[in-house]
Amino acid sequence: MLDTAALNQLLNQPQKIVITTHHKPDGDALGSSLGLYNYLIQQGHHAKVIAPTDYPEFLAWMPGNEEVLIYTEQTEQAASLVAGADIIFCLDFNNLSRINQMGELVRQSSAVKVMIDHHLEPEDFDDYRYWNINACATAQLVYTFIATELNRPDLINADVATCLYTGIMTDSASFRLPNTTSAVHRIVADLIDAGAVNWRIHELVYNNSSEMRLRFLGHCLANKLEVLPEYNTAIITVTHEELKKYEVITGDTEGIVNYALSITGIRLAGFFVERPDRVKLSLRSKGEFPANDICKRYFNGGGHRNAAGGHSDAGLQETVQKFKDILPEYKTLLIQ
Ligand SMILES: [Mn+2]
Repeated sequence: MLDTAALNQLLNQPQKIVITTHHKPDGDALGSSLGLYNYLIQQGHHAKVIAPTDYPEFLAWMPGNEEVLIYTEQTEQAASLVAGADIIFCLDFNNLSRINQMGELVRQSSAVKVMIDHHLEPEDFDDYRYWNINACATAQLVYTFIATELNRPDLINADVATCLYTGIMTDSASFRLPNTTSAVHRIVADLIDAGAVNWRIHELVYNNSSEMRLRFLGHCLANKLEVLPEYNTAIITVTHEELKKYEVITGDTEGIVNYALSITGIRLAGFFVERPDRVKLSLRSKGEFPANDICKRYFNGGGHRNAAGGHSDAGLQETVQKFKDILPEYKTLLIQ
C-alpha cells in the first residue's frame, strides 16, 4: 500500500493516467471520473477516462465527455492505454468484475492502482485506497481527495465542479438520501461557488428525456406496477418485447424503480427487466431495510443498503416468483 505522501509525490510529475469506472456508468461513475480527469489535466498529466460500456445521453454532456473512450467500442486503443498506464484510478467500484473484460487488464497492469469508492466489501487489488462507505457519492470523495488529501482546492475549477456536482446530485437522489449530510451540502455549496451551475445541471440530467422514454414510463406505471401490500413491497416487471416496442435505450429504465418506492408505506421496490441474456433487477428500499442483502444472497449481486442490483439466469416470471417467495423471510423488517 502507498501512502498519500508517496502518491502525491508521484502526481507531482506528469504521468500516463487511466481513470476507469463501473460498467453502465451512472451519474456518479461518470461525474467522479470526469471531475478527477479535469483536475489531473491541469497538472499536465496525460489522462484518459475509459468507460467499460456506453452510458445514457443525459450524462453525455459533462466537460471532457468527448474525450471519454468506451472499451466495447474502442477496445484496442483502450487496452493499450491500460497496458501503458503509470497510474490507474478506479472510481465508484471496488471489485474488478464491475469493469467486465477490462478487469483482467487492470489486474495484470503494473500501474499503481488507486481506488476511490464508497461501496461495501472492497476486493484487494489496489495500491492506494480512499474508501468510505458513509460518503453519499464517489464524487464527494474525489472532492475531499483533491481539496484535503492533495491539498489543491484551488484546482477545483468550473469543469471539475460541474462533474462532481453531477455525481453528488445523482447518487444522493437530488440530495434527499440519508447520507446527504450537512458536510455534503457544504461541499455542494463550494462546488456552486467554483462554477457548477446547479439549475442547469438539473435540467441536463432530469429534463432530458425522449418522448418514447416518457411513454415507456407511463406504460410501466399504468400497466406493469404490482403492489404487494402484505409486504409493503411494489414491483415493476418489463419483458424484452416491451423494451423493443418502446425502443428503450441505455438509461431509459434508470430511476423507474423509484416511482414504485414513492408509494406511501412501501419499504421495498423492485424493477425486473428481461434482457436478451438474463434478467436484471434493481431494488430500492427505505430506512434500514437491506436491499443489498437480497441481491447478494439470491441474485448474484449486491450494492448499498437502499440501492442494490443483481441478475438471474432464470426466466422473467421465474425470477419474479423467486423474489416473491423470499419476501416472507423479510416480513418482520418490511412491515415494522
Ligand atoms: Mn456511487
